Amino acid sequence: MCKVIANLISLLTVLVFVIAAVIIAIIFAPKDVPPPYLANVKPAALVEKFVCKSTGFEKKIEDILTKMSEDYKEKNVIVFGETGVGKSSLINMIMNANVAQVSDRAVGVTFEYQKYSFLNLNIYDTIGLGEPDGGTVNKKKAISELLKLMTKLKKSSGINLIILVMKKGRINDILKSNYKLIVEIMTDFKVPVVLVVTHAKDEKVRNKWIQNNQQYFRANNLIFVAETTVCGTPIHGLSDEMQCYFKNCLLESRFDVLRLIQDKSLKQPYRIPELNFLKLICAMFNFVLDYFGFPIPLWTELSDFLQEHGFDPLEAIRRVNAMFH
Ligand SMILES: Nc1nc2c(ncn2[C@@H]2O[C@H](COP(=O)(O)OP(=O)(O)OP(=O)(O)O)[C@@H](O)[C@H]2O)c(=O)[nH]1
Ligand SMILES: [Mg+2]
Repeated sequence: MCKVIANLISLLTVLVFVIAAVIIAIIFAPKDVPPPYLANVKPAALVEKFVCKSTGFEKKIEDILTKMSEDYKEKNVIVFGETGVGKSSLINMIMNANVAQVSDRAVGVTFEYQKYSFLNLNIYDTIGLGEPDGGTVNKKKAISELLKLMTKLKKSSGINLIILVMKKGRINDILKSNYKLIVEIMTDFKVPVVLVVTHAKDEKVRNKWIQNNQQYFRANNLIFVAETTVCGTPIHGLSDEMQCYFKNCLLESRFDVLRLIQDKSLKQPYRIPELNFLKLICAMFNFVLDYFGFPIPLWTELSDFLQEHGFDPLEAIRRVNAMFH
């Protein structure tokens, strides 16, 4: 009997040892070790996916667009500025569509003024003054387009806002001449002007450059009701973080421009006075000829223009002669 009990105890002891050995083996068993070349690769599920956080401008844009669409009064906005500064790109940004032709060609691409309609806005893409020593064809074209634009604006319900576009950089004579032409000569300081600065993607703090340079604009008699920089065209091939930065910057720029159009436009548009129209055309014509530095033979264009505006041919020629002497 005692022998049986002793055998049972030793059997139990062995069993306990075996169970303990199995448990220890399980606990200390080597885990799956990845081969060295995969040592730093995280399993797909653990790679953090970059999320571009919204800065809330989608909603703000939506709100302002709703406000604009409820405003039944149309607004005429002229986008003006030197050739190639980004006028057409700005219009595409405002409308969030590629409607205006954009190009990085060395010569201007917008050869005729164009009117684009968006909600309650009529936006005029124009040809501003470029380099004074640019090609003669372009000069002629620029002048005749300006004449056409003036006629169109005279017939329109009036002008509510001017957006003057410049590339971030020095205040130069071309900018000053474009300002003088559109603000002083064509609209007699009667229309508010917003400055939009393009090529400002590198700004760490938006609008810092404008703040730092405001005094120089004022010193050059370039007076604006508001200024803003825009981020312009998106760049491809950047890191996720940079893409996200530009996406948000673009949204913020679009919101800023829409808000300025909404807030700064004249409630009652400025109408080009019928009575002084010819005087105004003469002033504009003489200014542009002077800008280009030599008397371009544009007699025909101008006398045709006057005839279109009701002058008989002899009277038109007499007036053109008077303009040059
Ligand atoms: N980096 C950068 N490029 C821009 C910006 N805005 C426009 N561009 C580029 O500048 C070039 C000219 O832009 P446009 O919009 O055609 O300029 P524009 O003033 O309409 O030119 P014209 O019609 O020829 O007078 C294009 O290659 C645009 O992609 C900007 O803010 N930053
Ligand atoms: Mg253009």
